[in-house]
Amino acid sequence: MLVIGSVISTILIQGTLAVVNHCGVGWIYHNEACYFFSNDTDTWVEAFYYCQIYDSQLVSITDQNENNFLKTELRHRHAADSDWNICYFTSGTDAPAEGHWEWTPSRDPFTFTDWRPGEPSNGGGLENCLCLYKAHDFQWNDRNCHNQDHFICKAP
Ligand SMILES: [Ca+2]
Ligand SMILES: [Ca+2]
Repeated sequence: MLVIGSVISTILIQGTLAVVNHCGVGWIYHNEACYFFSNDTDTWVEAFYYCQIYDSQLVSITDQNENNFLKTELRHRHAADSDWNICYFTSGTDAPAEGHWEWTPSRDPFTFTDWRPGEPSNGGGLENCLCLYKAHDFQWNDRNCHNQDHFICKAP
């Protein structure tokens, strides 16, 4: 009986784990979604398609809770990193219409923002992609979409 009970409780525990965290290896679970923080850097368009290959999308940040989770994770990942120029692309862009920020591919306008004061700056008239910037303690910055940057994917 002891053995059977042990087997049953193991199955129950594994079943519970599968429900609590369905994310693949290398993905982080938060609030019923899975997040991937890239080690590599790509342009915004390359990052957009990279996420799609893995049945996910570049992250769209719609509330404070999710934004805080991302910033906390990024601070942790780069706590010992002296490179302040690190930025993580999200799906936010104003490329279709300058100054009108929206998430991709939903095209939903922003309902929550965490721009660093002075941003978005549209520097050189060329900054149309939203990234979380280490130099700003991972507050939001607009950046050239052709930059090679890190990125965050989100899967349901
Ligand atoms: Ca812009
Ligand atoms: Ca900027």
